[in-house]
Amino acid sequence: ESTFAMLKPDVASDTHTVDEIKQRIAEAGLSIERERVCRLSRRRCGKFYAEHRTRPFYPALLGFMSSGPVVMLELSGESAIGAWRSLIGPTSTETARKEAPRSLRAMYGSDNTRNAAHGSDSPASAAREIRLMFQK
Ligand code: YYY
Ligand code: MG
Repeated sequence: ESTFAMLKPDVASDTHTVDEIKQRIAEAGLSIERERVCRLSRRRCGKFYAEHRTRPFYPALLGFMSSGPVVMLELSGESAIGAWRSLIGPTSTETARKEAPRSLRAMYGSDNTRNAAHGSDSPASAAREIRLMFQK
């Protein structure tokens, strides 16, 4: 199975943190098939998060996601979608710290928006996000 992972601007420019996260990816039995570092335009973030366009946090989310470089990864492995979602932990940093203290969002996130990492939530989203984010 393949999934789309993204290390967000709060962690992506810290090489030490990126290396630690890659170590966790390897320990989870996942392989990095493709990797791309880039800075996303607000427009591209808007497309990526289109399902959330009516939510109150949407403008702040686009502002954050376009504020600095991101590391985009295609991961593969047994049940990769669920394995990566469980490695990153709950969306909210506070919940992650209570319920999954070893998760990436607990360890590296700061709040509901600056939460360190993204992971596709289904096979359909994984296919869409890989196509959208690895296109030229
Ligand atoms: O899939 P996941 O990233 O765990 O959460 P979603 O509910 O899909 O929200 C996507 C993204 O939006 C989240 O990672 C941060 C941001 N966000 C936010 O800024 N404030 C919220 N209250 C909820 C989500
Ligand atoms: Mg989501």
